Amino acid sequence: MRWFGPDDPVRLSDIRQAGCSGVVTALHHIPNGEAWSVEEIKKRIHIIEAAGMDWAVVESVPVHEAIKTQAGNFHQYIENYKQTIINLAQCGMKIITYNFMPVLDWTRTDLNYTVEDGSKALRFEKAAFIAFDVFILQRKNAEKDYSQQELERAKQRFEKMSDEEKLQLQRNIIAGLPGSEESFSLHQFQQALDAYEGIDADKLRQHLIYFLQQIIPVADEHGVKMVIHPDDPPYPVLGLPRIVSTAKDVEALIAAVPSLNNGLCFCTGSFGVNPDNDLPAMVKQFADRINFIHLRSTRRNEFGDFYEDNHLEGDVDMFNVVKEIINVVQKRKISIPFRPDHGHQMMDDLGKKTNPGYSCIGRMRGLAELRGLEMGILRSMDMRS
Ligand code: DNO
Repeated sequence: MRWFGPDDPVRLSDIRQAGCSGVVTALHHIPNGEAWSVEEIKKRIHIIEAAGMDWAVVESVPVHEAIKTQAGNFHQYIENYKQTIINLAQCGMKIITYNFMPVLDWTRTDLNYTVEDGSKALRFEKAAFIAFDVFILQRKNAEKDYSQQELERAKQRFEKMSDEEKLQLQRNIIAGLPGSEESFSLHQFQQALDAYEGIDADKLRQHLIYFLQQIIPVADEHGVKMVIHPDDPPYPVLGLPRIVSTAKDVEALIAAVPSLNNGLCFCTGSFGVNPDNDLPAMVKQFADRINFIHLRSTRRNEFGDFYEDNHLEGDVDMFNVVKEIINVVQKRKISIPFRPDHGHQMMDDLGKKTNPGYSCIGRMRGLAELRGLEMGILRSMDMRS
């Protein structure tokens, strides 16, 4: 399970009791762009080991915006990034997650969407998102990114919102979700978007490839697997390019930097929002590159909205995804760390202050279901052989 460090309301002892042997965490207190020192890394390892688990995966070492836009001091930020990889490797950390999403990491419009059993899920509502873009942020030429019908729905949606709802929507989108490491005021947000003027998908991809050309040799030398997290949601937002949304996107990165340490964090919830992404086929295709897995399901509708469903429900074919993963694990003769990604806020957690998507009980339900699914598949394979 993911743990956000000592300030996380979910304790390490909770995670251990959920059945986890390892945690996924990051040094969130170190400012984005600075190198992580060996001392700080070791301190974190000790805390986790004292709780009877290990620090299995680093999620994430954030990539500074200057690296994505290749602006200002970006060479120095790349050097710092390399140093972090070296320091983590020295401490035995061998899997590092990152993403290359411009400005925003993952994003949702509603952090309290009540599903029919009374639990709360995270949701992305297209009309609300467009309302934010066009009417609240008032981004220049934003209308051009949407169809007439989408704009009409967004307008109707916006007109029905109270001032408080508008503020909440704005906060949900720009105040930063857990782990995203960035938080903006509306003005700062517009400035962050402006930094991408003239950077289209091709250019951003070139910047990512340049970054990989710099860091992957360091990863190779130190035996570290770098895993990129896909875009969430997997399409351009707010006029920003997105370049890790499909199998083709991933192929382009591999073709440019073939080392096996240039790998993938396979996130079913992110890729799964695009119905063209065939998840079991992608597991097969990227079998030798998947070194960390996020398992989660979403349910979409015809308007482009989606919400996070229970782990075994929704649009993700979890049975076939897990079956394919088991095939990969057996072929590669390794174990690949996975975590139950997000979970509903439910039961006692409904009355608690929790990190959106990262409350304890909902993730524990997801973990229990996924481990059951895994064991069921494994045992039925044994019975056949
Ligand atoms: C959301 C997470 C992401 C992820 C980063 C990886 O719940 O999966 O924030 O950690 O994109 O860099």
